Amino acid sequence: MNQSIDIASIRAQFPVLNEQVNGKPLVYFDNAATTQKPHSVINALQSYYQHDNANIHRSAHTLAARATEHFEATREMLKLFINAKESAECIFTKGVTESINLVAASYGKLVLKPGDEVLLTEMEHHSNLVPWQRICAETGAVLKFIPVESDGSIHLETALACINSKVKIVSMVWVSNALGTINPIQTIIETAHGIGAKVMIDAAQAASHFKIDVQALDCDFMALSSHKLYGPTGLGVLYGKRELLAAMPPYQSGGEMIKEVFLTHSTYNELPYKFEAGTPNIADVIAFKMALKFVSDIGHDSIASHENSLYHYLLNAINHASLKQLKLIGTSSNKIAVQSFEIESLHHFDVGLLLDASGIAVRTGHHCTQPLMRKFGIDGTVRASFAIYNTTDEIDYFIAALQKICHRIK
Ligand code: C6P
Repeated sequence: MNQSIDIASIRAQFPVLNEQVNGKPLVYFDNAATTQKPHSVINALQSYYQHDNANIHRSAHTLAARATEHFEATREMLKLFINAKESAECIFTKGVTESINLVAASYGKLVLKPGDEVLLTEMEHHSNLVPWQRICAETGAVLKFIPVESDGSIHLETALACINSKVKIVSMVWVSNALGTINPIQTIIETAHGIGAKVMIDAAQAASHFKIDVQALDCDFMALSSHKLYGPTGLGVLYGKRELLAAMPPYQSGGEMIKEVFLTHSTYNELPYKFEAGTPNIADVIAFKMALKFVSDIGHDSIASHENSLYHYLLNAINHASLKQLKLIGTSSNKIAVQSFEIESLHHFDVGLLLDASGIAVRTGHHCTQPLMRKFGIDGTVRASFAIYNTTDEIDYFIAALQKICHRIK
């Protein structure tokens, strides 16, 4: 276990971890769905509404200036967080879903022609699949898929072989939400660029685990969600290279995204505002800065090291408990701390309810990856996913609860 970070003091920053659920202390293992929020984020939200509430980029008064300053400070911090060249390459959206829809609708529509290929993997979240299905149907482009192997990984050679001269866009998940698999995005980005394709990375699950450097990766677009990074819900980021964003048409239209409006036509604002139509999610953007600070202060290496230790502890504990009815789904050697599983003859939803009775929160279902579930011949899994505040004691308690459940079906 990582000695350099004090997990007890980190836990103390998360008020929800003191909740009792069904008379038991909450064990929150649903972090891939959304992480809990530290006091600093909650306080920043409250402070904005108590002291600074005003619309941004519009008015001359003091509150508007303060709100604008705090809002843009988050963008500056984000630029550093992902190492973008400039903050104008960081666009605030509702989340990964909206970021990908924006790229598909704007960039996809701009470049895709009949017969072009859009390359995804078979493990995409629906939000990196359905927008491309729709834009391909509209443009006559064709969707292609890098296959997923039985352990939940993709073979690099197979992936690279899918990148041919017809491919115009590769859009793929860095880390699978359902399986935890880490994909070899760096080599895929390099190979795609070799044939002139652009690459969009879904970093929803990766952002809290890896230090992101969009310039080193050289990805063309990247999508993040604040709520999976200890920040507020309903807020995300689209990173895009300036030259691509500048050439793309606006996604939504209205206030903020315009420069001049005439009755018959309009000109558009500069980046990033061209893609931020309407009043944005001001309070959550301001509070998101505290989430980025929380992650940066601990450091990605420490977070990854703690979560990896927890993950290996879990796998050992499962082996030692000889839970014969439990089948792991997603067993690649290159994973983050996310584990899906099934329990023989029990529906995943029922397992979730039984765990909830012990105060343990896990996700059950298809995890918005129905094609992936179909590939494994199942309709869903139980998924445990760890964050920085989880502990080995919680894993011991989880294993004991699983033992009881397995015992019931003997
Ligand atoms: N996955 C999960 O329980 P939004 O909802 O826009 O913030 O993120 C969508 C999304 C896109 N890609 C990946 C890899 C994701 O994990 C998610 C969200 C949650 O796995 C909710 S379905």
